[in-house]
Amino acid sequence: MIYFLKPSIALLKIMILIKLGGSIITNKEKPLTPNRNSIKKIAASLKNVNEPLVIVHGGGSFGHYWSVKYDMHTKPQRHEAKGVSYVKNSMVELNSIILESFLESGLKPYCLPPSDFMMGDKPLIKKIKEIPKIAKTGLTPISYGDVMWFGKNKFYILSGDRIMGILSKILHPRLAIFVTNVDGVYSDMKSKRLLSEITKEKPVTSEVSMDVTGGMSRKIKEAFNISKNGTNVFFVNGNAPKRITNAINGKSFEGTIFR
Ligand code: IP8
Repeated sequence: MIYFLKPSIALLKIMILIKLGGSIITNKEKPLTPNRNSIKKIAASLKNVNEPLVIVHGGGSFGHYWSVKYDMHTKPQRHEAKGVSYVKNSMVELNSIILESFLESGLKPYCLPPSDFMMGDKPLIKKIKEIPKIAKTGLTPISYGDVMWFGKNKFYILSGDRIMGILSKILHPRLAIFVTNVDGVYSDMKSKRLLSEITKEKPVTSEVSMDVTGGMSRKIKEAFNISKNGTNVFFVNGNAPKRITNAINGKSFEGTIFR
């Protein structure tokens, strides 16, 4: 599918927001196992992008492994301190694997923990508005889903998908791209018919997921809201990283677009 952006809008919007899902950057079947090969290939193809990028990544077999073990969810609750430590440490570890791989590929990653721009569950608008400025210097800010202090001795899981929604609402990126290990959004899991386009008029039924943060259904919800605010949203398969750059360059594109 070929798509075009209105030139006036394309000129105003200068940043691309990309979520690297846990399914593509980790081996979800094996606890605490990064998918170094995928990370490397994706980083190599992002090196060819000449626009400021902001990256968010998910938890996969790192954060989700521990959050399931310690029964931690997106709802703020009191939690065993050990569980909070395990989730947080595992996300820092995954993040540093990604930072290193990006650096090796010639990108200039800039670690951006969500606690840098969130207070409890509230976005710090001034801090968020700094992010594209950092990206314009040639650095690539990389944030991630994490366990967050909520206040009143409670913690909650902030998903990378939610971060995509929060950042998009404030920053209005030119595009938001969700990279997973499937080709896009399917009409249902039985027939696996790929939906190439989703609009308000064409609703979609979401699949069931084992992720504590809601997996594909949360992504679809966030994607809907992001596209309602005027940003086109793509779902692409990260096993074919060219699809990410094709989406960015407006070339023949394979995946699902929300508009
Ligand atoms: O993979 C959740 O981020 P997600 C991260 O984007 C944790 O849902 C800590 C489980």
